Amino acid sequence: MTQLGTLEELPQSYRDALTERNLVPLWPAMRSVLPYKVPTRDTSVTKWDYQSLRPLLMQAGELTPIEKAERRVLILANPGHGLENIQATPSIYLGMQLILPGETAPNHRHTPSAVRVIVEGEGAFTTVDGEPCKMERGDLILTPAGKWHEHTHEGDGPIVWLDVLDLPLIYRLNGSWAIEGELQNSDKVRDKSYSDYSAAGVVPNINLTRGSDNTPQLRYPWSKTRACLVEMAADHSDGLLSISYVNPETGRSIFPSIGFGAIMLRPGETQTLPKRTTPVIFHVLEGEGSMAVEGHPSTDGTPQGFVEKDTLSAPGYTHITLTNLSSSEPLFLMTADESPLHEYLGIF
Ligand code: GTQ
Repeated sequence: MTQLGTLEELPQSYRDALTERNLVPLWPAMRSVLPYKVPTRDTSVTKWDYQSLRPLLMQAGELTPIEKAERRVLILANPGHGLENIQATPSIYLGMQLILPGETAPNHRHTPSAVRVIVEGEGAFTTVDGEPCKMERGDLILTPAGKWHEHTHEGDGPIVWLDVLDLPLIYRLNGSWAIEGELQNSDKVRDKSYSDYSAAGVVPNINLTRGSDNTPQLRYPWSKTRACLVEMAADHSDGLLSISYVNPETGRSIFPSIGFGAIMLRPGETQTLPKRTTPVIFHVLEGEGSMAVEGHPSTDGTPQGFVEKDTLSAPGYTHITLTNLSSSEPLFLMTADESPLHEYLGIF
C-alpha cells in the first residue's frame, strides 16, 4: 500500500486557500476514511452490569421526579464512541428507564423507533396509539417511528426496562424530533395488535399499516419466544438456537434500522457466532455465562462473565464466543444489531 501525501507536506498558503473556499484535499484523509480491509470499529467490548447500575437508577428516582425528567433514564453509553455521543453502537442507543408506582411518563411521539425490553417489575403498560401493551419481564414492547406513546405504572415496586432506539442514526440524519401530546384515551383493546397476529401464518385483512416497513405488532411476549426456543432445543441436539423478531406481515425485521433476536444456549454449551459486519448488543434475559470477543483492540479475548439483566456490546468483524456457565439451566439472551441497515446498504 502506497504511503500517501500528508497535509503537512502542502504549503500553508495552499491549505488556507482551500479552507477559505470550503475545499478539502482527499489524499491525506484517504486511509482513514477508507481503511484497508477492516473498517473503523469504534464500538468497544463493554459490559453494563445491572447490579452496579441499579442502585444509581434507584437514586435517580429519589433525585429527580418524573415531571422533571419526562423519561427517567440512565444511558448505556459505549466508551468507544465517547460517552457524550450516547451510542452503544454507531446507530443503537440503549437506556435503562425507571418508573415508580403511580407515575406516568407523559405522552409524546418522535421520529426514532424504540423497543423496550422489560428488566424487572410488573404492573406497567405502554399505551401506543391508544393500545395499552402489557409489560412483562423479557417482553419486547414496540413504539415505531411516529407513534404516540406513554408509560403508566400501576404496580407496587419499581419497574425497569431497557430502551433500544435508533436515535443516534436518526439524530445524525438530522431527523430527530419529538412532540408532546395530551394523555391518551386507551380506546383499543389491551394487546390488540398482539392478539391480531398471534396465530402464526394468519394475518388479519383489516389492516391499515400493510406495506409499512415497521411491524404492526406492538408486543412480543417473552413467554412465547422462550417456548419457541425451548421447543427448538427439544428438536435439535446441536447447532445455534436462535430466532429473529419479524414483522408478521412481511417476515422482515420489525424495524428497518435495528434487528432484534433471541438466543438460547443449552446448559454448559459454547457457541461461536457467525462472523458479521454489524456490532451486536446482548441483554441477558435468563441465566449466566461468558462472552469472549476475538479480533478487536478493546479486548485481549479473555472471556467476560455475565449474569441475568446484564447488557453487553461487541464490535463487528469479530469472532464472538458465548458460553452458558450453568450445567443445569439454559441461558437466554436478547440481541439487537444493525443487520437490516447493513443488508439494505449492501454491506452485510
Ligand atoms: O420512553 O419515549 O430512553 O423518548 C429515550 C427517549 C426513552 C421513551 C428513551 C425516549 C424514551
